[in-house]
Amino acid sequence: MEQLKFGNVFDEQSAKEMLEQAAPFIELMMQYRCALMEVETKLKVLNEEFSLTYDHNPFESIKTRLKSPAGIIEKCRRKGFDVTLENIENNMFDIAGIRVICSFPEDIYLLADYLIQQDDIILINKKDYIAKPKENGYRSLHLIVDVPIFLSDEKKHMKVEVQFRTIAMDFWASLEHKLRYKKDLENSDQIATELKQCAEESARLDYRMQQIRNQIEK
Ligand code: 0O2
Repeated sequence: MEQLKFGNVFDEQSAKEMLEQAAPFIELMMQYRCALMEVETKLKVLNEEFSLTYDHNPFESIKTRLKSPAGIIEKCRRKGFDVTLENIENNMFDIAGIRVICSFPEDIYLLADYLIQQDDIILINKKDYIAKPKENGYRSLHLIVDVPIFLSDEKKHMKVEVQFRTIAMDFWASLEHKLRYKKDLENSDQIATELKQCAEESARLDYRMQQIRNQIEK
């Protein structure tokens, strides 16, 4: 077997074993990608319909992501279970993630309700960090949904995490995310306090803008 030029060099047997072990994981990731496509399409269909019926798009953008293998292993360890396909499927519901960015808070609930009303979607869990923000000020609506995917020889139920946020909530979360990964900040308490105030101000702004929109559309 021709040897790899970079990185680790494997003999033929261990390379074969490694590929055999990786194949089921690669297949599972493919299935999560399919689940992402299903849910993304459902949301895009709702967006299309709304833009025609109500003359505005309920969401501004939509992003999908698969958790990286390193992220999956780190989370398995943090939660205290062995890294097996079974454990990943049964215990980790954010391998497939969708983030939906809306302009107005009302549209978040509208979209989320229409999504979970669909008869092939099962709501597994809902965390409403908008109605009840986290201590640090984080706001978003998180849903874990079960969606079927239709493969050539089976129908499989997959879990997808959908996070709904306004543009302002997303702006805030990106800045706060930076704080979380900066370990040695001297003034981190002061920054956390300021961030919390910003979250409250931007929530007020979200609702004022929504009231204005509602008055315009009345
Ligand atoms: P990434 O890279 O975005 O995927 P768990 O999922 O079990 O670790 P928990 O509390 O059950 O944690 O999940 P929860 O509350 O539903 O939040 C999970 C995701 O929401 C996070 O994913 C973030 O994307 C986002 N999130 C939650 N809280 C915060 C917060 O305080 N600040 C910011 N910026 N984002 C938050 P990951 O896996 O952490 O990261």
